[in-house]
Amino acid sequence: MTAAQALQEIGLAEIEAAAELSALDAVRVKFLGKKGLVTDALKTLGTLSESLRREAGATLNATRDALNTAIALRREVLTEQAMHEALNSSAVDITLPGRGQRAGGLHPVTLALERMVGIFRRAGFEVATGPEIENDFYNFEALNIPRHHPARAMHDTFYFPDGLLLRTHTSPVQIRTMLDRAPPFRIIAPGRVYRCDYDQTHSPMFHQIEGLFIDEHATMSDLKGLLHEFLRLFFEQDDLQIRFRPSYFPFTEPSAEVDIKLPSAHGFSDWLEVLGCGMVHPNVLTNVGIDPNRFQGFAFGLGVERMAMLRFGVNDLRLFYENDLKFLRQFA
Ligand code: 2U9
Repeated sequence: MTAAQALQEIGLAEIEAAAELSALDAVRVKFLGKKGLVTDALKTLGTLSESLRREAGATLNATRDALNTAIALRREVLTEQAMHEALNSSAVDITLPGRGQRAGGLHPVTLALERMVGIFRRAGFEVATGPEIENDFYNFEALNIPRHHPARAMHDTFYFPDGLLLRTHTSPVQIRTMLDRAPPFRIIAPGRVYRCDYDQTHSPMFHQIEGLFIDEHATMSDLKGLLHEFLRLFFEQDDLQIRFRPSYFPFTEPSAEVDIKLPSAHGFSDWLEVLGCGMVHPNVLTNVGIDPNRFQGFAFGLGVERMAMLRFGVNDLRLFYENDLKFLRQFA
């Protein structure tokens, strides 16, 4: 066996033994690279006599060609093998069941708000809306809230530098509606309102629903009957006990706060304040050009978050604004 043939035997064996593409390339470099064994041998041909050179050259060339061919074949096998391995390791089992897609749900504040709006709609009220950025007239002046009233202070109301403000209640909606149209009125104004306040039961932004009923015959007992029925339906308790406590608001006279008796977590019942109301103050009617000797009416206001807390048993208002899915999914 010539040296060239021995080189070929060893080369072929190493090519066959290469288990991956990088190992195969190392074999190629070892035999056929610039400083490879076969290349080196070819370089020494010049030192031989012509007859020896021809014979040795032919066998070395044959060795080089045989190794090249074997490497090409082995590369094909290893490439295919690598592709199969890659496909197997990243395989997706399309017969597995999916993870499922959970349907979203309405926010508890939205649920409570829609529930309340639904009840008042069925009682014949229509929904009115208005801007959240208001001016002093619609938010305070027209509502008979005096200049020195604490609600007007910087630490209770968010003011813009130009004197505009974020509405502190939805009452400006009713003022705008009364200036726009003629009585009678039977409207509710749901929406966001803003106050400088933040703790376990107060948020700088919260939701209110206010109602306004104006005609020639509206009385305080109409107000009591409507609110009692509303609260019975909202809390789903036919025998719900309520009580009216005298109160004071600049925009109603007389004014009252309404309490309900709800079974508390500890088993016994507690009186809980749920809303404010009263007969619309004659000054408010005059401010919007309605004759208080011919028309009268009642108004009421309630906080949506507070109602949602009572209805759903939520003890911290801030839970409504944290977007914690573990909390929100309970209402889906
Ligand atoms: C007009 C005339 C009168 C709306 C009213 C209340 C009583 C009331 C509070 C409940 C909890 C606000 O969200 S809260 O903090 N509201 O107690 N609101 S009477 O009276 C009006 C409204 C508009 C033209």
